[in-house]
Amino acid sequence: MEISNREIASKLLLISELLEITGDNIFKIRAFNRAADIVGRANSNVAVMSDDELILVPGIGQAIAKSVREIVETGTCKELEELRAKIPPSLVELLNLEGVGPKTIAVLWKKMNIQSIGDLEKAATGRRIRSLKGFGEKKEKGFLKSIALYRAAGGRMNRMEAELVVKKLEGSLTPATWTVAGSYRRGKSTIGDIDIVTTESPSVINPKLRNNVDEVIDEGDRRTSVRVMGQRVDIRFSHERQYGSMLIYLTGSKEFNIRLRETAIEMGRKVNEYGVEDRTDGKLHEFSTENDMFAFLGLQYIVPELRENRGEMELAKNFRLPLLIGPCDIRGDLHVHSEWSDGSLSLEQLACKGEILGYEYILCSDHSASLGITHGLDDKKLKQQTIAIERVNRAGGSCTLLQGIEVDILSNGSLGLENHVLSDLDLVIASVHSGLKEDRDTMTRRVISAVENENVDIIGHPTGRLIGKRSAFEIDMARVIERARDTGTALECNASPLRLDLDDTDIMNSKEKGVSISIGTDSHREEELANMRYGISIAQRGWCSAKDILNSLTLKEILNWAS
Ligand code: DGT
Ligand code: CA
Ligand code: CA
Ligand code: ZN
Repeated sequence: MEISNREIASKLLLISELLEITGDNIFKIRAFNRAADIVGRANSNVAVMSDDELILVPGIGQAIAKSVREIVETGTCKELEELRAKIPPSLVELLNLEGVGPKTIAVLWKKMNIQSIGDLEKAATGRRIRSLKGFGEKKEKGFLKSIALYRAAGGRMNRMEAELVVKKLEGSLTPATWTVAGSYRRGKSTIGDIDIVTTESPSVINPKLRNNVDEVIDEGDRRTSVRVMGQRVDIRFSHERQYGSMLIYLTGSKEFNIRLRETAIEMGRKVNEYGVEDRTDGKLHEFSTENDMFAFLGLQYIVPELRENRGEMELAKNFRLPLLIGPCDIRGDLHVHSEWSDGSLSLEQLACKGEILGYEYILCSDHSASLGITHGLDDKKLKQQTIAIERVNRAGGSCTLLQGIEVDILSNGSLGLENHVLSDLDLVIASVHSGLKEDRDTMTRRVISAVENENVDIIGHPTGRLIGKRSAFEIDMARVIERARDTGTALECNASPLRLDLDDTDIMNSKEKGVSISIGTDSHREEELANMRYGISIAQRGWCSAKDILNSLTLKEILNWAS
């Protein structure tokens, strides 16, 4: 498999960060930083470019091209390895902490010999950092909070990381003989470890795994645990005739399994991972598919996304489970950035990609111009964009571009653009991007003033969380949901695997109150348009049907809804 632009970019970024930590030349730092940005946004695959093509890319000179070539071929490069050798390995992990950049790390390392997260924690707890020039008490407390957050994520993977781990394992498994179970299959926004069920025999799989993984934690005939890309994977071996029950058991959730066992007991039966036992004669009924086992227990089939013991069992008993939103119901993407702000796709490319995805519409929602946002659009730029969008639409493809904006909710609750500008647009998303540290009441009031603006149609990523990096800001979601219902404002299910915001429970609460959910990928690059699938899983986990999802409306209906 070819290395992606994103992976190359992250290596280049790491080089620039390590250069900064080691105190290298500022021009060199900037050059690698800029190259990372360029590669990350490039539309064509950098890995397949020839050396001559690479050097022609603005911002990539001889030296960086050489590093890129080495990264493509070996996964790393001399520059990076030499830098790594200059610093303690544990120092790099500090870069994962929110609010801790290379500059900070350089000072902490050189002035206080802080070499790891543990060192930083000790120093901050011992109130030793506040004495450093430029590092008051506030910073010290901030470090402790970032460390707590990093630990709380507990190494849980986001969906994208989990998919990379699964991809790595594909080579050791025979197609069509295995399924990823656990939280991964239930579509959760974060995944603790990967659970796999396979009907292949351990004597075939185990030797392959030994050659293919970083570490074998435990090897056996019933299960094998390994570590891949630093993550734990449990592989469970199952007879083909018991595959259905094993899959149900390992898909969970644990609470669902417990509820299923109780339900079976009420029928005089006992459930385990091998099947269903009759309690009178002890006979074991086996099932090769999940469907067969649910049917045997007199239950409607429950999709994995619903298996959380939130009332699904009662409904399944009566065959009254809701018909959930699915990929075929989605008629468009309601949050996409173009090259007019910080995205990489042109308007033509967006319309064309939308057509390939079978969409009726894509909402082009670039950032508004305001403090701290680079390349944001102002009134004048928006008017130019209107003309450009009309031109693309006149070309007559099957996917219409809607013009929107992702307008900033400012710290006083007002919006980054005037109302008369917003009212000309098809749909308006309002999002908080700055001042995230205010108290709960302030944050709630800020968001609610956007909800109450009659030009705002959708609240973007309503809690502001970045999975594993930044927790949700303080907000009273119940109050926001109530006002959204009163004003007919939709709340976003941001489908980026780094956000998944709102998450399942808030979506369930919104849906119950009759608030529409808008699924948008927040794409800045072509490949991110495919993130829609993560948003759909989250909406399913929030019990949403097509009628609850804004982008299941037709083009005509959605324009009607917005007006
Ligand atoms: P994770 O990995 O933390 O994201 O969450 P899961 O749901 O993948 O949990 P995991 O990996 O600990 O276990 C996989 C499945 O195995 C789980 O979904 C249900 C089943 N399971 C685990 N522990 C228990 C248990 O104590 N009782 C029952 N009934 N099932 C369990
Ligand atoms: Ca798991
Ligand atoms: Ca597990
Ligand atoms: Zn945003």
